[in-house]
Amino acid sequence: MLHRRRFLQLGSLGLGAFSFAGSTAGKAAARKPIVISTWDAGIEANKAAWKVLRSGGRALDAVEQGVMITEASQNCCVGLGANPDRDGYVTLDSCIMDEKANCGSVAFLERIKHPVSVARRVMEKTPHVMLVGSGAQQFAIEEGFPLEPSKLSEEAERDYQNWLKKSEYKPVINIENTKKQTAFVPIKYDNGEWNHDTIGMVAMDAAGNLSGSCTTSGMGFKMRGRLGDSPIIGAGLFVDNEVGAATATGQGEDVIRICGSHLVVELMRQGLSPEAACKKAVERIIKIKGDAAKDIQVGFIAINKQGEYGGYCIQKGFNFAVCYADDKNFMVEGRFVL
Ligand code: SD4
Repeated sequence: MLHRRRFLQLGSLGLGAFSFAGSTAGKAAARKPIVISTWDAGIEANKAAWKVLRSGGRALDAVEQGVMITEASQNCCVGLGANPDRDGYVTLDSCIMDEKANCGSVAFLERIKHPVSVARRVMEKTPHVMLVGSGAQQFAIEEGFPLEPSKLSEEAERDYQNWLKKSEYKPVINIENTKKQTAFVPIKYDNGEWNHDTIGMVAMDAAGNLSGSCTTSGMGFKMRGRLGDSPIIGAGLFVDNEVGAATATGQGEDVIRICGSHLVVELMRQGLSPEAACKKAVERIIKIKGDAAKDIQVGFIAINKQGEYGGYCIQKGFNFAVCYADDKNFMVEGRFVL
């Protein structure tokens, strides 16, 4: 069930030479700045994050601006262009966390283009961590975020109509029994690809501070009101500035079950590398799920304070994008397929 890893070089070493405040070329130190994010969409998102990082900006700004690219793009599983819930509404979940353990989150948010930015406002402007549903939307509007039309994108409308045709449209009750759950079936397309694309991003800036973000429309054609791991601090995302940061993608119910991202960070605290920590968390899910693990996908990615990074997943096909400055201050950009 666990698969080999490939590194696909997107940019070549030395192509993006740059310098920034506080960095000493050639010095054996932590690999930084660094940003990693989930799935193919992470490649473009990393570019936006990198603009912030390479000019000495904060990891917090990088992880917000990075995933905003994905939120604004046509993507099955992030932002307003994403697939709706089974009642036909796009509902968005997002969270953000900085180096001081400040965190903010929104969930079940409708008609707002950038949930990650609303999550950041929750963090910075309220005494709370999480706002949901109409309350989150009201807060967003008060903060000046425009209320977008509720119309589905063309692609989402087409996918939804197709889904309605095939689906028996039964309520999802028992998530252990994935195959009998019509609402969960579309996670895997007929061509074998997984209907997941949530973007989780973690970064360390030139000052050595860590932050992370995570944003999604959740599971396509989900039960109305369903939340996954992505807006939940500790599940979809966790940052500890002494240790590292981790984020998750895939079947949120199973990430929540093990407090996945928090677990990965705690395993790194015990001395495991990012990859080994992600692997242990994945193994814990596999152990809990038993045979049912073959029907789900969960992937974790993580970085530590040394700028080491890694990821691990249940099923073949997960990938993540990486961008960092090497010890000579050259930019290295690539993608891992797991
Ligand atoms: C969720 N974890 O809502 C999200 C979905 C996801 O790639 O990651 N998709 O459960």
